[in-house]
Amino acid sequence: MKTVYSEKHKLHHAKLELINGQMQPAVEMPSRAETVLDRVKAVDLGLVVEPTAHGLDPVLKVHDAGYVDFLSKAWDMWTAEGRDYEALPLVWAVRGLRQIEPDYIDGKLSYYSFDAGTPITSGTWQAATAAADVALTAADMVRDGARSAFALCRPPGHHAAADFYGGYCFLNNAAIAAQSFIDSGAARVAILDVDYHHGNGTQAIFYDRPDVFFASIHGHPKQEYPFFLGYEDETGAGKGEGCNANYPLVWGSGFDAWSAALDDACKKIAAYGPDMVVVSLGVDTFEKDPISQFKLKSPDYLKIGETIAKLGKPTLFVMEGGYAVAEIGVNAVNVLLGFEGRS
Ligand code: SP5
Ligand code: ZN
Repeated sequence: MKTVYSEKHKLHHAKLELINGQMQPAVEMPSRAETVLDRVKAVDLGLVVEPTAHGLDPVLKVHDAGYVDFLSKAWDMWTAEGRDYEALPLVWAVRGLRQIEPDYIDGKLSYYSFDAGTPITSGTWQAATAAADVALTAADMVRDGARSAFALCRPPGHHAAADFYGGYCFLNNAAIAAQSFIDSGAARVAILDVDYHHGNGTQAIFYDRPDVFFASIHGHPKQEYPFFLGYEDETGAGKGEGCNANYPLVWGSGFDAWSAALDDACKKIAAYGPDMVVVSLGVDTFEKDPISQFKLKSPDYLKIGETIAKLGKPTLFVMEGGYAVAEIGVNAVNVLLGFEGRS
């Protein structure tokens, strides 16, 4: 399969992130994408191509205009206050507080975010829009008849909702790609999110819609980030009732429990009957991931790809998380090799 990749991801390079109460070297770093690209080349997965510019229209089909405008200006507003370091929010509009967008940059960062672990840097906007173009270009390949394509997106996207960022995510690349399938004539799209963390942004974007099915296997919200979404009883709302499936698993889960959840998710997706499948491909389920608590091993990722291939649908893979940088290439590309029957 072809891989779509843009060097512009390097423009988003946070030095520090707030984690476990301390500012520490950011785990979401440019070498993640470089390592995956190296592995794509080493196994000769297929051509690596640059994205084509799709503009903001397909982004605005998923994200609110006010949010997109904020993201495009946030760094300039931040540095206009004399700050030459990365931007983080400090306060959120929780229960009982007013949901009114402030004018001042510190208030805007709070209004449009849900965590303090996602720094905005000088090149964040350029990298995030390039990642959306990567996803849209790979989606075009699948729409035009390819059996599969790999969008090597960075920064990732699945925690970003219509109007907020967080979890290292700014624009929801997988959601933007899924929406582009719908807008070019697909009746139904399924998104399978295998990242260790719940894809709260993607779920929220499509929660009341019958044309996009969302399934996610992830750390249990009682224990794991992002904590406030991802329970099993979240099955969709209104016309989207029945089009959302969550598989929360406890810390320490290995491939037995994980693959049972995958089998069930694939059964539901097959019954839904999508025209295309979008895979939010995070490999932070790996046993050596520095911020995660599942126990998957490198060969397990081949089996994940094989299982997804059995759906028999045109499939777009969109890179999400995975922070064991030394193994991220092998693990992510193993899913793609398994899908192609090259395991
Ligand atoms: C795309 C993606 O994978 N985003 C993940 C964002 C996670 N951010 C919060 C991490 C909190 C980690 N707690 C770690 C405890 C490790 N000792
Ligand atoms: Zn993750």
